Amino acid sequence: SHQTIAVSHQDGITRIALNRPEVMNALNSVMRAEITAAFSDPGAGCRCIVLTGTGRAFCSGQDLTDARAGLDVERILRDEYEPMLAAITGAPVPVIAAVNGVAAGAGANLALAADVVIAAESAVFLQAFSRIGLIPDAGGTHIIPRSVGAARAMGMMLFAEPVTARQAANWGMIWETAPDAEFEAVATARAQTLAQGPTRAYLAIREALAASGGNDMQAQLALEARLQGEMARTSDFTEGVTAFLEKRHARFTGF
Ligand code: T3D
Repeated sequence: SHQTIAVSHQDGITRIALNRPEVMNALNSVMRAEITAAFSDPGAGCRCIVLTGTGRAFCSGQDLTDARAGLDVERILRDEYEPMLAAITGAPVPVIAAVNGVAAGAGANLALAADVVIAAESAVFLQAFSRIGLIPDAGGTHIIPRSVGAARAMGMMLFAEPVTARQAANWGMIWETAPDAEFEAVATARAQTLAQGPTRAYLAIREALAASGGNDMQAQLALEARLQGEMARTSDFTEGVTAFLEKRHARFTGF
């Protein structure tokens, strides 16, 4: 039913694979709409989304054959990229980007919008934009300086050189790397962990961290208190404490 992505469901994990391998999974209008819809409604029983790429690339960013046609870039960013980024950062369950290969341009920043980024050791992150006379978009100028600091963000964006997966992990831009041969297994294990975890706490953690950049300590303490008050009323909190006291693993339901 999808033209540009492949979606599958297993064990509470919804896997969304960008699926235009002949152009390194470049983003076009249809793909943006399909990604937005898939993240907004990942299906009943879904407790974790994995975003990955089909073939040797993760995503090569904006489809430059469309860009050449002289589209209204500002409108495309507002009407298509913004909702896509909002769907990912506001997804109803935690999101893992499993970066299987090159992530370039908006494709890099799409990956970085996930809650957790895991990259194969052969993958690279490329802020390609300045090579074609553009600035990083799709949230890159917000996310990247916060993870790696101003100097590395600036260098990455001005020089538009590939940043290896290991460098990305060393710099704190992503969570971890895995050898190519183990990459799928590592990403799946991480997804299973999140899919069996306290979903509401995960979402509240995301909310608190997202708000932290714009809050002072006092406002952040107030937010933590409000969110923790909500968490303390969840079944997963009751189960977590009970399991601890009974010296067994918790069986979280996501409620
Ligand atoms: O315009 C707007 O709406 C504004 C929004 C902008 C957001 C952006 O993302 S701008 C940045 C766009 N992306 C890029 O500039 C990256 C372009 N691609 C590359 O630099 C390289 O292809 C890669 C580093 C990603 C991979 O290099 P490599 O050597 O492994 O593969 P390749 O041979 O370059 O690519 C394989 C094929 O995919 C090739 O087609 P062919 O020759 O086999 O027919 C290539 O043209 C195609 N391809 C790769 N990236 C794109 C693409 N086709 C269309 N759009 C692409 N972005």
